[in-house]
Amino acid sequence: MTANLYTLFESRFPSDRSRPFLWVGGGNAVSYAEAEAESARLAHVLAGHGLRPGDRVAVQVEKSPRALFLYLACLRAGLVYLPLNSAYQQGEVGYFLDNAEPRAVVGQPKAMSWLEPLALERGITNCFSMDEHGEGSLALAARSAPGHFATVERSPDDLAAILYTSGTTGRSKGAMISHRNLASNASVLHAHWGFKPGDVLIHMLPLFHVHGLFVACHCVLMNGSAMRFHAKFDAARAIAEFATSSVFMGVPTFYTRLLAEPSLTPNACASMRLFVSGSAPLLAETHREFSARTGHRILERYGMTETGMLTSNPLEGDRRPGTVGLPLPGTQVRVVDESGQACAAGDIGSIQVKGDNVLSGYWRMPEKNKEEFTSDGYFKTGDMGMFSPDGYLSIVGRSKDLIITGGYNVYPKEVELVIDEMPGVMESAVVGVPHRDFGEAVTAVVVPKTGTKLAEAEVIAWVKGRLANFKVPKRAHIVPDLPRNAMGKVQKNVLRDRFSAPDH
Ligand code: MLC
Ligand code: AMP
Repeated sequence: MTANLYTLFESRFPSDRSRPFLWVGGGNAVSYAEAEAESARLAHVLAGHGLRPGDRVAVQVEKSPRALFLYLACLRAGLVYLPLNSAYQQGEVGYFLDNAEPRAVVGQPKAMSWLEPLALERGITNCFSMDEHGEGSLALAARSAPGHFATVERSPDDLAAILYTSGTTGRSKGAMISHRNLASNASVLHAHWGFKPGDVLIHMLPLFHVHGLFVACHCVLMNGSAMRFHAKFDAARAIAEFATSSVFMGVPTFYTRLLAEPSLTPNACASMRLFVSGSAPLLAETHREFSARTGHRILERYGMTETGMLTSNPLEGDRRPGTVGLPLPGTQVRVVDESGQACAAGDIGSIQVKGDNVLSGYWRMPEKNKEEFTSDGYFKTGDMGMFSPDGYLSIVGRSKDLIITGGYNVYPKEVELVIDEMPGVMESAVVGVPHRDFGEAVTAVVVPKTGTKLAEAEVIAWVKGRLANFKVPKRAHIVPDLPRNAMGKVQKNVLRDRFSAPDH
């Protein structure tokens, strides 16, 4: 039997394909029949341009129903889907094209002036456009294609997607995600979170990362039910839709923004059955406040691009604020000390994981695979945590130098490399400081070259022109030197403390 993930989804679609899959805009329904037909047409276009199973398709588009159907089309044609954050700029995208060597690129019409030459320089001749309504050259080509497509057979270890995650060296790594990885996590989450007929999920997350695509969309596809599909997060709109929905998923910033809305009341949430949070730490205080305001206890879960979801607070039972719950069925999670020995409950160590959901490795980086896996096959998450005596995991920090801002990951090294290239800069350090809205804020500390004057606004503008907007420092502090320890290493904790103070 084929292990193509799309075939699994298809087996769960409602028998009446006229049932809604997406509710968009002012309440227009897109049916399962339309999703099947449009994904078939897009698959025909890609296959018709000579793309063969295993070829990569890089996609940097705004969220729209057709963007989601393009993902399904890639699965159906056996292509490897490579989603890119729509905020990435030219330099960032160039690296992904070099590394992944896709056979086709789909981008926003406004980006075509640089994306097309970038692709052509690399010999990628299949370049399509897709705007925020899903229109563009790809949609145009699909118009005359047949609405049926024979989904290509795949084996469990064949790749379904490559998702890039930045690295501590500033160099992004492509996590190779197989059909098995996605199918196992989708099945587990669908069962674990008690999805049932008639559930309606409000979808306000981006489609180019694990949370919005693999967690939220896969649960709905496995359930054959509908989602209210929005281009982006809007707190007031979400609250207005709670009355006719049942499940909501978001990053912690979504929850703090919901709490800021006076319309968030127990009455507004009366028909909701589940609120899920993840991608960044949810403050226990936010959990408690949400529960007091709405009567709902947020279910916090923990995962990674490389591994899918790993742990979850229970659907039935104690959802404990400040913890990410228990290992999901089929996932082995351990906390180990520096010598690799399992830590006792209550002791802090490194979190390592194993299971069908865990990636097989990084694209064309065999040396990273050696570093990131243990000899007995566990993946090193780079997160630090501890288990309670009854098995709840708490994340207490990260061994990787990573900032999570509004649910997006920023590796300081990447931002430091860009700042260090600025004329007049001697060196820089980038740290995350607590932020009310985004959880953490990217903050730069910059040392000018002797005799050079630098202004904060210039540093910020320099990064803005070169990196995705969420990586741009919210503040850039100009200092005469950086604090260093006896080994000469920059003391980021000192900078974090200094620039977290309220007067900064
Ligand atoms: C936007 N901005 C951010 C930001 N998002 N700054 C820091 N961090 C962020 N996350 C900045 C923009 O650069 C812009 O700055 C200004 O905020 C307004 O931009 P916007 O687009 O209007 O922002 P908004 O729509 O309010 O977006 C905020 C947000 C969004 C929180 C809704 O970032 C979001 O949807 N985050 C979800 C990320 C996510 O899906 N993560 C899952 C990863 S998967 P300026 O200066 O230009 O005005 C994963 C695995 C797992 O981690 O476990 O799930
Ligand atoms: P990403 O690479 O975008 O998939 O981000 C994965 C990282 O997000 C993890 O390694 C954690 O550091 C963090 N993360 C995800 N969920 C949670 C959570 N519930 N609490 C704390 N950190 C989380």
